[in-house]
Amino acid sequence: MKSNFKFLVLAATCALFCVGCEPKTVPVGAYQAPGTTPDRTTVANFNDDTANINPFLFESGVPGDTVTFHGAVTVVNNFTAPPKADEFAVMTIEGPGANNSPLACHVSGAVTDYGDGVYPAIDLQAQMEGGKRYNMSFFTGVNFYFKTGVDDNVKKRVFQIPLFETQAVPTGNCDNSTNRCYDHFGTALSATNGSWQKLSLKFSSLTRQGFGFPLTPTDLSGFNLTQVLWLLWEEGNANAAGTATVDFWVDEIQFF
Ligand SMILES: [Ca+2]
Ligand SMILES: [Ca+2]
Repeated sequence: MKSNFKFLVLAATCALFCVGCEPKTVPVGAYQAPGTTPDRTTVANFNDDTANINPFLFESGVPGDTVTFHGAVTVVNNFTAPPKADEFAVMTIEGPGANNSPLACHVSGAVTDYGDGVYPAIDLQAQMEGGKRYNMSFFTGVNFYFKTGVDDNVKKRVFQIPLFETQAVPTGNCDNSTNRCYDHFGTALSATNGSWQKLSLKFSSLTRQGFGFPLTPTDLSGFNLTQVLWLLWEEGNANAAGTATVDFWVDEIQFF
């Protein structure tokens, strides 16, 4: 049924944007928008020297099937109160980018962890709907390129997809006093020592740690896919005391 839906949407898109083409030539179940105009699957590629979300990005069940607020990719330093925790990172658009593209997103700085259970971490967020809920149930997974500099020596790197239910109030709906928030679907990332690495992650392959409130369904599918706040790349020192250097790159973020 999902494949049929994709085919129908693709056929409709084709009718709108490529008059004269034959819908029957489109492979069923594969949304090959990167070769079409406009690009409906790229989240952000930074090649226009901005961190903006692609304004043509597909979204299920909203007017025009297109993101409404199309936010930006932003870096968050939310624990900046030594001696409890200290984060400092900046985001710049720099080249060369991944996969022979001109530009990419570069996050550099430092995080100081005092080993006191605060878990400071540098967050890079791709806010498809400007921080509001994004319905990505049309898609199966996400591709992106990731690179860490040789000087990056944090103890923990993750990619996660925060949902309205797993993110704390006020952005999300989780009561932070329960200590059960931030158990997002995600996966660990490895250092790449200065080389670009392409990751292709099916949503269904992402997992939670287990300390958070149960979700229905239990995997990143169905209703959960309609409650996405942003895509998140995070680096921290995992409660190990000390200052670590943060130096990572993200590029060519695209749903499939
Ligand atoms: Ca790029
Ligand atoms: Ca943080």
